[in-house]
Amino acid sequence: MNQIYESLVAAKEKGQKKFAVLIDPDKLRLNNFERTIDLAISANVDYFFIGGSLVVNNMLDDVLKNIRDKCQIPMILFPGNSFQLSYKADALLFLSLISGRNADLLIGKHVVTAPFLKLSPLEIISTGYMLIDGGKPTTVQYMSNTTPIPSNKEDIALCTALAGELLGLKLIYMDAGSGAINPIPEQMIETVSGGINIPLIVGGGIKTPEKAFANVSAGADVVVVGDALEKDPVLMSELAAAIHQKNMEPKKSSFPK
Ligand code: 1GP
Repeated sequence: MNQIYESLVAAKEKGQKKFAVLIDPDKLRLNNFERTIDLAISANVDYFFIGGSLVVNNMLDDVLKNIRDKCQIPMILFPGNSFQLSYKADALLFLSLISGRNADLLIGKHVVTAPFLKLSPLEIISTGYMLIDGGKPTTVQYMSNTTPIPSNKEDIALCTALAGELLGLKLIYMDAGSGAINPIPEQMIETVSGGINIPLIVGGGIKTPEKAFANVSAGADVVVVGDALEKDPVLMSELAAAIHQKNMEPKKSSFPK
């Protein structure tokens, strides 16, 4: 039942880095979609994250079914709101927006959705979601009505992530927001990953294999890319190779935190 989370923890323990491709059903062009799946299979993509800030069309079920018909890559819902639920996925990131002070997104929506999730066959993974300033106002910032953590405030980011871990959240997801001008600086990734024991997901504005490699080198366990792949799906194999390249290096021993 906790297969996906256990695979993430096991990978972290071994220093194995994972690549997640974000698919936003709203931005999907069908001709690109089939190609994206084929590219993901050949690039050994580890996860699909499915979601967006709005999701105004009704393609969520179709997207999930189409992916599953073609491959076994785990499909993890990354919901922008409570309506983005489908039992066709494998897991759901149960996001609490811990960088913000919007009570609804910290616990309110969760109270409403909890009974549905309890009955669902989905693996529910509680996730501390942290919005980091990415150089321009993003959709998630506007929709959530919260202020992101400034990208040079590593101490705030670390304390926020630590609070999430101590509250029992299973993952930390640091996000500069889709299409961010500035992805999260490596220094912040290093500070946060060095202080927590749970897996760290990093995304938002990553456009190059170099930045993806720098992020996993700085301590990100999962790197998520969406926007750059919508523009150029062929980039997928280079990003995957850069992230997985880190898995060829011997793991450095570390002292327990
Ligand atoms: C956004 O972290 C994801 O929530 C991915 O960001 O679309 O900019 O790659 P991009």
